[in-house]
Amino acid sequence: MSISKTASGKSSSPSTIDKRLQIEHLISPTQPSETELNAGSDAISGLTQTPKSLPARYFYDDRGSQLFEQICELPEYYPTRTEAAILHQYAGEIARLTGPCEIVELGSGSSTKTRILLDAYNELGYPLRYLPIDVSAGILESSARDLLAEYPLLQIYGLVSTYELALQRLTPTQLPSRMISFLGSSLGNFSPQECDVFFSQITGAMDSGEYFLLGVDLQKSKDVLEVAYNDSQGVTAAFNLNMLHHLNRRFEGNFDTAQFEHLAFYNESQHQIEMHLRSMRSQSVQLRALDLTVEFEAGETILTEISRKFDLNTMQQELKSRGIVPLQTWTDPNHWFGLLLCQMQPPESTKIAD
Ligand code: AVI
Repeated sequence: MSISKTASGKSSSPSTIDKRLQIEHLISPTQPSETELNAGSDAISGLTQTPKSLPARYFYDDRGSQLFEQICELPEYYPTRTEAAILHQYAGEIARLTGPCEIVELGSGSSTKTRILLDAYNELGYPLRYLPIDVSAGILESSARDLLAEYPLLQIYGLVSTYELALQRLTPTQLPSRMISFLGSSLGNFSPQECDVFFSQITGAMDSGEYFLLGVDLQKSKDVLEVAYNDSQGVTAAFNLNMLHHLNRRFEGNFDTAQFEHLAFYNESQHQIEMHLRSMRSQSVQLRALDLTVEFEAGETILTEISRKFDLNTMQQELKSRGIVPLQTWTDPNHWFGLLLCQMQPPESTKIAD
């Protein structure tokens, strides 16, 4: 039998790990999400409109997820590192402010930043209960097993799910409170309308007094931003172009990736990085499974992602107006990234008049 060493030097056998792990599949190949059932129709509508666009979710096949992990390590891509440094510095304060609580993570991926929070709750002797939510069953299960081997007192209840479904299905926690974390500035990839819907889902899922931990990338100089999305090793370009490989595989397409180039720039008036794929010549592309032929002019672009950069004060106001009250915010010395710990306020009707 193989025994895993834990961070504390104790050992966790596979059987104790199994007892502390529960994973529920709200989506699966046989039970696809609404988004999967509509797969392709969003690509058709994006590629037939002017200007052309594609949903950013097509970045994340296996190769795309690997490339994103590489992006997070790039010297030019400051957000991951900066957010991790803020978490390292303030995780203890976060744990003291929330008290014992279940940590729910939206888009948990490899759960790297979760360890910083778990360490802080562990140090205070709080019970450790983690609820990762991710659409990838493989990543969710392997990171959950790694975490359980490292933290012998941790209980994990994972959901293979989209955010939307998982937020509808959250059941009351066994711990005194709960904290939903949404890190990495993934919020920046939502349009203002999508943000609106997301915040309504959050408020619908949370009880009053529960916590919301949000990481957001902040507005800063165009130079710093444009370099972060145009790295010198070309990893971001490969990540962007990989979307075309993904579409080729999924929809029997014939995109020639050598005939498209990566383009990323900061749109200052919208406060957002825009990533595009630019057609280097006039060309025609078929996606046979979608029965679609797309014509490109030389220089024509497809918008593949927006990455919005926020103002911390405006974000605080916005959250507060939705009843998600910021308790404390933290940034790094450059004010490049912001972390907000918020608490759900009681519904109007239950507030005691003062
Ligand atoms: C996942 N998301 C927060 C990243 C971002 O910075 O908007 C995705 C990314 N795109 C290019 N580089 C990183």
